[in-house]
Amino acid sequence: MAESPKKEDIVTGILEEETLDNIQHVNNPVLDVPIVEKKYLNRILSYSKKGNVFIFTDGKASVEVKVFSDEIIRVRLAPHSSFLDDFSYAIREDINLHPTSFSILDLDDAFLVKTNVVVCRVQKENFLVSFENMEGEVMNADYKPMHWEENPDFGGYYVYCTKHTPEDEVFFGLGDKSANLNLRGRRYQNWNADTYGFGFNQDPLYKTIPFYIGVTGGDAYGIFFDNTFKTYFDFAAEKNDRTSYWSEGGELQYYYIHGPQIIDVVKRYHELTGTHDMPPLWAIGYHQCRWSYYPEANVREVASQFRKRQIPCDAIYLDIDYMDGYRCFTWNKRYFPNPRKMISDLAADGFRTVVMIDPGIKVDEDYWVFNEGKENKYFCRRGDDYFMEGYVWPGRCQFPDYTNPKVRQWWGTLYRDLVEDGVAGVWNDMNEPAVFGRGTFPDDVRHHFEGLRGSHRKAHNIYGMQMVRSTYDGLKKLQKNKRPFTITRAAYAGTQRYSSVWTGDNIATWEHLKIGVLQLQRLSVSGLSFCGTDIGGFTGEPDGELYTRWMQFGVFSPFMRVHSAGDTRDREPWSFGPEWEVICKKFIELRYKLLPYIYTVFWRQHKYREPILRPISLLEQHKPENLQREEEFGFGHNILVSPVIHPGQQSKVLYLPEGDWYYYFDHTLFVGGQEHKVETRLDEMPIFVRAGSVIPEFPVMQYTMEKNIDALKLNIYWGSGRYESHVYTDHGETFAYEQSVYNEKYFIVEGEQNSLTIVQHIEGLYHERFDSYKVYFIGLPFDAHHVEVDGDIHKILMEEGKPYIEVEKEFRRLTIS
Ligand code: MIG
Repeated sequence: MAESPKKEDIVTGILEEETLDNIQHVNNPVLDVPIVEKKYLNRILSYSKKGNVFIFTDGKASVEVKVFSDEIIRVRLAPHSSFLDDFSYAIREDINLHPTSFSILDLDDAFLVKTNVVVCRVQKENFLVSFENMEGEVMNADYKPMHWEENPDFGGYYVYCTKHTPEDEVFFGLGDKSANLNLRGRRYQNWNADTYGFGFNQDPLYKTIPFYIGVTGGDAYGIFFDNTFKTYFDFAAEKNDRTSYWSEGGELQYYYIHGPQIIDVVKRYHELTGTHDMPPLWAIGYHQCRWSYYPEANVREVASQFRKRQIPCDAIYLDIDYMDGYRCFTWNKRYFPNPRKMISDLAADGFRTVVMIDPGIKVDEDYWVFNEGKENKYFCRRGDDYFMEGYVWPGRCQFPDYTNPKVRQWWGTLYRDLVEDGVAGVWNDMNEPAVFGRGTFPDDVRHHFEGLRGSHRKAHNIYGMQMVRSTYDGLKKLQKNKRPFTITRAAYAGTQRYSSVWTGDNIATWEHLKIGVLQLQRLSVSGLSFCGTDIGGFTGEPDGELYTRWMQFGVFSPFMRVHSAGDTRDREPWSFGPEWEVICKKFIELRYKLLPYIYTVFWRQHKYREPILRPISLLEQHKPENLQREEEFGFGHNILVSPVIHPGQQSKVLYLPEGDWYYYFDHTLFVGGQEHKVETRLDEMPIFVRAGSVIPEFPVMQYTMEKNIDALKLNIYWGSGRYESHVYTDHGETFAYEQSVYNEKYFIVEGEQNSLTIVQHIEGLYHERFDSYKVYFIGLPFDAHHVEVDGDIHKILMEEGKPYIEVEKEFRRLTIS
């Protein structure tokens, strides 16, 4: 079995005194940049104000402070007082934030830009910037003034920001880093990279999310350094008392996001960068993938095995081998003589087909995609005006410049035939961009960058994001406004507006199962909630136990897909023998039972900006020890899990947040706010339901839309006190929810020693196809003999020892005693 390669640690944390000042030489040995002098800001001479924008200048350089909302303030630096165009790929196009009020105060030694919630202080002497709350407590402060270096190599600046770091401060965020949740003590780099078989702490990886959350003194804030160049973050690694972030170009531009709760920082980060649209319901079912299922007979066989064995599955994937010589938007007619027929047969059996599309377009005069791209000048060029050429799967390739809106528009239309063939979703790979041999494009490749122009230094980290954006927008049009489903490997901040993500080429080891648990939590607090790992590990061979434990974690991965490399043995849920198949089936069925809950969690993400996975640090940041916990996480508000990540593990010590929790499988009650040792049988996993919750449940179906249901199950878990739960439903496929065609139920559950009351309030215009609820009561501390619903007495029925009632779905108030 393959062990993850022990990559030499590039992050030592023991660099020499002040080497941070020359850090690009350490990290980028290719560029022989002469040492240049650092430039700092001087004394503020004057300031000007325009609306919610304040500009301070020392006569040469300027700093802009812009108040976005009561809690979000942006700082920008212009070394020669000319700010770059105010454009960002990360920020929502429809952003509409306003502070309720703001003001500026001119003190002897500083200017204060104030909102109702936060004070941004700019020192007159040296431009030191700090952020304080209304109590005057400093949340985040410059250690040195912002500074820069002219880079003679390309005529831009290296820009730096260094912040004070109190001893207790911990850091979260940064997207897909394969590191411990607390980022402190390490240095990270953002430069999207194809990292097959990456290791623990290997850096950089596929994605660039230059956003972090700091927590100190129990309070949190966020910094979003919106810069697409290669960026670095040093979290008190080189010097224990400071944190720096810097970039090899572009503007020093960052958003300070006030907390003090981590969850509020995350929500506000979503206000800036957006959330996922609702995915089609089928996209949150179980997906089966490998590199590659072909020919057609093989695809059909895998699909039919699922149905024969009655293991639910909603999607099957075609990796690169479905194409003709790896030419995107073509079919290999030998393997797939009649794709339309195959896809429609699969669809009739409840399978959606998802196909891969890469950015590399084969240089081939007989290939329409190449010809169209060539004629219209859609491919990237080098600084010397030659085309950017590189070898990828199809051989010699050229690459569309997705930073050009025209190219995106064109690329979107290329999916037409695939959509007509019935393809339901698209998987964009290799979009770091990855090029065989040289890794990626050379720096001198030129990009359109929405007309602002830039080299690959600037466009590299957003290339993949713009590719999947054009895929998403194209599919949305072609599928006549049905919700598209896309997956991307490379991403920049804000990619959640266009796609789900997976963590790339992981390894079939227990260590990687743990890495996945870390990565998905981290992606979730970094805006990319719709995320998953290759369940089972991409490369290497898992045994039945590892595969099964990973499948269990997969149920609580927002994106649930098994995938593996071409040279691996079979990876279907039945491939490891009957004893593992039974458990995998049980857990995939669990995913389907929980679908209405999971769907609701996606809605809460979309509409209310709540991250899907919630680390313990986010749930209870007031306890310092919680900031180090990594294995337990909330999946939505009402479920908490702790995946089993060691072989042969019989039991596990885990922490439950405050409140009472029911063990999912037998309803044993646990008191939260403390650690518990629980058994970890192979056919179970530590899953807990918050007391007071309403958990909706679907019957097990073989795919999401298989059957209509007559009555929706609601499992009510008794808890002492008052609790709120939500249940969201809609059509599952269109954007009608944007016109309020959805149904969101608010349940207020009040538990007392001898009674339980549920009050329901319904929002939205959607009429569900089911008429009633079957309400199950779990953990009642009394013998129930009386149920009253909106004034009527109802009969209590029993099923498997659980009392339940049937009631009309519009009920307002229900009391059981
Ligand atoms: O160079 O399409 O991460 O999921 O199966 C490898 C083949 C290209 C890398 C992806 C992986 C996919 C594989 N791809």
